[in-house]
Amino acid sequence: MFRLLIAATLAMSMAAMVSAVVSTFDINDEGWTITGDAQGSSVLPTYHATGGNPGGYISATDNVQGGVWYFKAADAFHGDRNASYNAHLAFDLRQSSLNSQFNAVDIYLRGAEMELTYDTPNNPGTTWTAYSILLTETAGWKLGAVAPTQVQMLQVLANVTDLQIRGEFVTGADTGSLDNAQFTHPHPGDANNDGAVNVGDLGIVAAVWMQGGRKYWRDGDFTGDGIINVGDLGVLAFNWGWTGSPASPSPVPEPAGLLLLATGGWAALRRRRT
Ligand SMILES: [Ca+2]
Ligand SMILES: [Ca+2]
Ligand SMILES: [Ca+2]
Ligand SMILES: [Ca+2]
Repeated sequence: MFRLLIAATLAMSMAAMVSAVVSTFDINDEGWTITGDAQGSSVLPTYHATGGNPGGYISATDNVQGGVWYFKAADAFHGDRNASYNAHLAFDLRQSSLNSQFNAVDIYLRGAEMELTYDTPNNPGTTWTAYSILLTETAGWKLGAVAPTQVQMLQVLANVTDLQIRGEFVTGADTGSLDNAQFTHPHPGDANNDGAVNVGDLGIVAAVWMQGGRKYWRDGDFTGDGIINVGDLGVLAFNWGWTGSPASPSPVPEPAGLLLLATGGWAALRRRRT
């Protein structure tokens, strides 16, 4: 029992490396920048301490010089996000006007020398509008003109190098705002993301135990090191019997508050460890 506890503790500290990443902008712009024709010649967004959903948020104002501007994610969103496969990229957007709307790529997600794009079904309103985009190969992501394969989706998520979210939707002057950007992920130990850590997840881990080849969260790699070993078993043991809400594979936008609630417990755990 003592040895199991040591393993679990070690594993949990390692698991923190692949925890959910969230920007609530409640203190500053958290390292996000703007790319494209906005903010004059600056790449920095405008920071607002209040008026977000809730708390702080960032915005940018179009230069109206052609092109489309985007919110560019901070470094914290880069690297290994494979834990978010079958979970979500979520964010809240708001625009200043619903006049002269145009369509364009809404999200760029780059990694492993591939560029995935996503076209959301609706532009944001003039009040905060929540988006929750499922991170699977069947969710509507495009690699060129076609959906990525599962392998390609996993490869991109395993080494994210760029994430951009569209901020302008009006042909002509406008201001776009962003809050609560995040990669969600399943509960630690929940390999199959069904809202329970149980024998189903143990079976998944057992099936690929100590095998070669890059492994992902869906294989039971909860520690994010690409292999399945005692560290992952420790995470499984530590969370054994947990039940709750899966990081739901639903393309329907969820209320931002619900997402915060779902990730709040994990964020609290992170805070204790840093
Ligand atoms: Ca906020
Ligand atoms: Ca514009
Ligand atoms: Ca499970
Ligand atoms: Ca591992």
